[in-house]
Amino acid sequence: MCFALKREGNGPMLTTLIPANTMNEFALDVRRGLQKKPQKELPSKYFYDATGSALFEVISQLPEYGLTRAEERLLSRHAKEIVDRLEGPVVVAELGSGTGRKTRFVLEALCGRQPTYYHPIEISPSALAACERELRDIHCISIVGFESEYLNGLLEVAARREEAEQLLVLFLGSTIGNFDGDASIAFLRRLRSILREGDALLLGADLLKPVETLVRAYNDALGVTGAFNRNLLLRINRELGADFDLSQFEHLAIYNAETHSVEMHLRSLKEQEVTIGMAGVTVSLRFGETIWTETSHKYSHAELVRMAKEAGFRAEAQWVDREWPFVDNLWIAQ
Ligand code: AVI
Repeated sequence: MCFALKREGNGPMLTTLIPANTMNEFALDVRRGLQKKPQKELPSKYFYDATGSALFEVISQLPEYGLTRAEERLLSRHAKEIVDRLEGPVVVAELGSGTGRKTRFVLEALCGRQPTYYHPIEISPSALAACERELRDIHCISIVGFESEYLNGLLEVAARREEAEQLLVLFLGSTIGNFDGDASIAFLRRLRSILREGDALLLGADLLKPVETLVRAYNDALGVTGAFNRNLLLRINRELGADFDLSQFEHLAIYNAETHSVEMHLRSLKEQEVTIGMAGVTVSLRFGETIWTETSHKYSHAELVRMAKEAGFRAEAQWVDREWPFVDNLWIAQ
């Protein structure tokens, strides 16, 4: 589904709905993932229903999870330098805007230049609405949001911008790290193919850091990350008529030193069968068997330089947080 939250200046918000077949896609993805052998999987993009988005908000404030605060520090300190590297009038598109809190710094820095269109692109309607609420007071910004998959939304934005406008794509929070292996490069290449030469990508990436720090960040003492992980089963129960018994699954977050990634899994606490009605499937789980729900890759600087090149970008500049090693990269499409 794709809809636009449209607000010009402080005027009323208009909403346009363009229906799409997301429910079937969810059922298909769940069926495909749970039938995978030898490792069952569920795509992490389905974490973000209203509850999942709210839980992620809490995660981003946990003492163990420094990632979001690191990027907030970077953008609060360097937003002006970042936008000063852009040349002409700019249109901003953000992939996975979340609440938009970090984005405020970039948008306010752009206010020193010209009135600007800001297009948050989100699959979560609640996150999109929260982002609109968070940023509605910035006087020089017109918000036109899309409830859609990232690149479908970006295609819309690219088609609507004026000839002279430079596109600045924000892909913050190290969401790129949630793509498995080669999928991240494939995604960046597709993103690049939508851009024109000279367009910019601001890419947030969580850097390698001590394993204990990482494992703690995804195994917080309050158990919020565990709730975030298990909420995926609750969503499947509710939206796809499944009968997952949440008390029979535990949250597991481990560091994979080969892939430089934190992996989240849901481990079955007994031998059991689960039926997902709308996906037309019943799956068996062994005692101790896991469903892999998320990969969170951690980057080195060298890897990011290589990725920029492979995806068709020039690495223009980078800003690094030392307290929680994290980098915001400004890449220019070549
Ligand atoms: C959104 N994404 C970058 C988060 C991450 O750290 O990979 C999602 C998350 N999963 C567990 N905690 C946070």
